[in-house]
Amino acid sequence: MEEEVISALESAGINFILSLPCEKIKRLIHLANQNFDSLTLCREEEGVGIAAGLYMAGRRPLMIIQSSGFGNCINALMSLTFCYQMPLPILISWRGVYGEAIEAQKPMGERLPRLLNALGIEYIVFDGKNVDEFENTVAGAYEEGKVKAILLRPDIWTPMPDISFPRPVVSEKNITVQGGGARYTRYEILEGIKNELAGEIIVSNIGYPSRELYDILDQSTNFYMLGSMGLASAIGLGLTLAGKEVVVIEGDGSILMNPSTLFTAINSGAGALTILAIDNAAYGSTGNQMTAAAKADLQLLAIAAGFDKTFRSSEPDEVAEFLKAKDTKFIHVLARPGNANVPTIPLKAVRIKERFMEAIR
Ligand SMILES: Cc1ncc(C[n+]2csc(CCOP(=O)(O)OP(=O)(O)O)c2C)c(N)n1
Repeated sequence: MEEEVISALESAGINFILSLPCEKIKRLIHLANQNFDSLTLCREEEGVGIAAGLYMAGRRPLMIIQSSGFGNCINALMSLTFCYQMPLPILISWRGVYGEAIEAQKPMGERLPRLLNALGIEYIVFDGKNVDEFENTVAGAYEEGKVKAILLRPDIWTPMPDISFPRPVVSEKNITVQGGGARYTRYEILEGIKNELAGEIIVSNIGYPSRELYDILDQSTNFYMLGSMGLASAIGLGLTLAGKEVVVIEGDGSILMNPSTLFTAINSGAGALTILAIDNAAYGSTGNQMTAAAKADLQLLAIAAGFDKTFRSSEPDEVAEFLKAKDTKFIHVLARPGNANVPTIPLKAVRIKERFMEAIR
C-alpha cells in the first residue's frame, strides 16, 4: 500500500514532504522521507508556513499529519494558504474513528469531516482502493490552487518496527551574550537598514512591521503577511529550503507563538535564512501589550535552537553590518515599543503573492 501511495505522489508531481508523525502511518512517513526531499516538523502549523514558502519558490510540497495536528493548523490554513490562494495537499492520518483505542483522539477525529466542511476544504477518504482518486486529489490541489485533504483510514497500512538510532551528543556551548537598552522604534530601525534591505527577498511580519516596511521600502521581493501570526520565520524557511536567500522581519510576540520554527530551521540545515527579530517586548501591532520577551532572552532562545551565528544590537548601523553576510543567522534587535502612523497596505493578498513569485523566480 505504502509503495502505491509514494508512486501516486510522484505522479502528482510532489517533491517535498513536511511531516509530523502518526504511529498508524509510520512506514508511509519513513518511505516518504526516503523518496523525497523532506523535513520533520515540530508543529503542524509551521508546516503550513514552510509549505507556502516552498510553493512560492517553485516547489510542490505536501504535508503528512495526524488528525489531531490538523487542529493545530486551522488559522494558518485560513489566513495564509486560503487567503493567498495557494495550493496545499494534506494527508491526514484519521484517528478517533474506526474503533480508535485512544479516547483523546475521538473528539477531534469524529468532528473532522464536519470541520473540513465548515472550513470549505474539499476532502476524500482514502481506503487503499481509490488510488486514482488519491492521485487526482493531490494533483488537483496544485491545478486549482487549493487546500485539499485526504483522510487516511488507519487500518490499511503495513506495520513497521520502531526506528532506532544512536542519541547524538549534545554540544556544549560557551555562551556570552551582551545586554543593552533600546533606543529606536521598529520604524526607525527599518529606516536605518533600508539600504541593506533593498533588493533582498523579505518576509515581513503581520501588522505594523509590514505596514512600516511598505511605507519605507515597498518592493516586489517583499512578502507581506496579512494574517497567520507566528509564521513569518516558517515562510522564510520554506523559501530558504527552495534555495533562496531570505531576510525575515520578525517580532518577539510572533516568535514566542511558534518558537519551534527556530529549532526546525536549524534541524533542516537551511542555507541562508536571516531572522531579524525586532524585539520591542510588546505586541506592538495590537497596542503595545507587554510580551513574555520582556523577561526572557530571544538571542539565548536562538542559541538553544542551534543557531551558530547570533547577534544583538539596538543600533541600525550595526544591524546593517550584520545583514551583509548571506548565511543563516539570528539578529536580535532591541527596540522601543511604538508604531509609526502609516496606513494599511493597499494590496490584496493574491496580488502580494503574485508579484512576489514573479520577482523571485
Ligand atoms: C493567531 C493570532 N493571534 C493574535 C493576533 C492579533 N495580532 C496581530 S499582530 C499581533 C502582535 C504581534 O506582535 P509582535 O510579533 O511582537 O510584533 P510587533 O507588532 O510588536 O512588531 C497580534 C497579537 C493575530 N492576528 N493572530
